[in-house]
Amino acid sequence: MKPDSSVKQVIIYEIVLGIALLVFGVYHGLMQVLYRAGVIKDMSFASIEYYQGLTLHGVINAIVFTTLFIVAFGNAVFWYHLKKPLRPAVQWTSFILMFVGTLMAAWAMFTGRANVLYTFYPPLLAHWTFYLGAALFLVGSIVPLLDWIPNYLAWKRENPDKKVPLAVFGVLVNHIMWVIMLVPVVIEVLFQLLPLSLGLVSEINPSLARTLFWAFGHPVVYFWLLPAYVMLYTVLPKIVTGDGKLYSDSAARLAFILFLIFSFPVGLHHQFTEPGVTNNYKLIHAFFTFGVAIPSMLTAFTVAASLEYSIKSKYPELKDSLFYWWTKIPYISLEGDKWLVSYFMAGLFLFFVGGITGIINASYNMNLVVHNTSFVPGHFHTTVGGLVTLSFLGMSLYLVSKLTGKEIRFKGLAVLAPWLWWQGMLIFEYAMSVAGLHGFPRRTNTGISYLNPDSPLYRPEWVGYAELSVFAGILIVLGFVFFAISFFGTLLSPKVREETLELPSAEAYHDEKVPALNKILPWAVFSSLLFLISYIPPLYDVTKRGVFFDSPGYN
Ligand code: HAS
Ligand code: CU
Repeated sequence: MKPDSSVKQVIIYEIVLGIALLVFGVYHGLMQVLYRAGVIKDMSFASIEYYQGLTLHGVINAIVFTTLFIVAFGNAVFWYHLKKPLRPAVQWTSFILMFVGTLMAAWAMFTGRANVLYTFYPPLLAHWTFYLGAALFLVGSIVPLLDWIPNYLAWKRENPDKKVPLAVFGVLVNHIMWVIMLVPVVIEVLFQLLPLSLGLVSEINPSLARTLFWAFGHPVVYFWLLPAYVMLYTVLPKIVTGDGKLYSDSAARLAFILFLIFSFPVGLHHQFTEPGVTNNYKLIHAFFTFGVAIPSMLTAFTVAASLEYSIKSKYPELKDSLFYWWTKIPYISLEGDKWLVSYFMAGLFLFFVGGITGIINASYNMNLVVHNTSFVPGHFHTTVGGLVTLSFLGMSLYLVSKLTGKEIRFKGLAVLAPWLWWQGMLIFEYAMSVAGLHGFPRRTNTGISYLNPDSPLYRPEWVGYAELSVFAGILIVLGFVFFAISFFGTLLSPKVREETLELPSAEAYHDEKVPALNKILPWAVFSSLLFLISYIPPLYDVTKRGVFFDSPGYN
């Protein structure tokens, strides 16, 4: 399919802006391990303060890069699968809003006016440009729905007997979740943080702010995850053998709907230690959290079954093999599109660990052991920093090469990159988790305190783990450098063929029609109600002493 040139340009800009910013994000990740191990024994390095760098690391990697890619990927999916044009006016509006928002927030962060981390917990206070920039960015990210929803409805009218393509279904469910989860954080920004930062009010209620934040902050992790799942269901089975199949289409749709339902009534698992909320509701949110792990377990089985089916179709002699067929997956291959398999497989191996550590976090009483320790960053570097980032990087390179009509350059580096990243993250996760169980704190410049022999706080038992995480950090950065050489090399190379928009897309082996699994609206309504009900009691708890006042902000 030949893409419309203006919309194509927007998709490329969204991807390239995200990856270019990620260069800074990854740099500040490296700085983190260096600070924390005491290699840098200071509160700042190269004119960037410790918490300023940590803010840049979190905001760029987890919010800006992810969202830009998700919008670009969603555009590509809708365009390719529904074969309906996207409107340049909508797409440019979306991109410009996100771009201006990014510039505003970047200015605040780079000039040290927003050292508030990506969770921006009050009473920590940033310059108003940070919040307004974030708001513009978020609004820009939902604008593409103005193209997607009409195209989806038109396609359904024209194809009343068909199921909407699975990738479109997943992307749309995800963006509807995005709109729902933005409600609490927009309330927090508009009615608490912006007025406080502009001096319109003198105090706000931090417990309320944290509760509103996590009502967004948990579902957002599935906003990052679901595009990766869309790729695991539609792209991976296809490219693993060239003509592989997804094992079950209904299982995939069921997983997306379960995410739509269970992603919201769970945010209190980030606030188990919050004194203002009673235990009953925390426990209820803990149970729902186990519920939201189910669609991921379903995904693990569906993906494994798809891989097994596809490999065994290609190698019939392996039909009785229990485990040996795993060795036939092209983990490192330069043939055709198979290089992309490495990104997904490395990501899946990491996510296996991320799932286990997530369940540990969610287990109410066990959370008390790991909360606010390095165990938690260990967990999320194998989820958002693992499967999510790797599949986004791989797909970015894939899309840019197709959309610009350029051959992938330095393909060997592109194939090795995810494996270096995987190895680094695995070591990092081990070091951070084990240290976390020994109490090693997160969000702390341990290099000048606990790991500094001259400090009265010195804790020698953490030193080895922090040093191991430096080694891991170097491997990860090397992986990213390999990727970046290939990505920018491809971008800067001359065009060698027609520009196309193509997405590998596997047919389903079991392809039943289950009407309930092809609807979105009723599930979205049900989900919003469950969200509301699950949050009325905790919101009541945190506003008992007043909605608006409690604490002045500080910079
Ligand atoms: Fe989490 C904290 C619980 C998933 C991200 N999480 C975080 C934070 C982030 C994050 C960023 O309950 C830190 C926030 C902060 O700054 O404070 N998380 C969970 C649970 C899940 C989970 C139960 N998290 C994610 C995902 C993320 C993410 C996904 C990003 C994309 N998380 C928590 C909790 C906390 C938390 C607490 C708060 C901790 C605290 O105290 O602060 C579940 O959704 C996980 C389910 C996953 C599975 C795994 C399925 C396995 C698959 C791979 C199959 C592999 C194959 C290949 C087939 C059940 C799909 C073969 C492989 C072989 C090895 C054979
Ligand atoms: Cu969570």
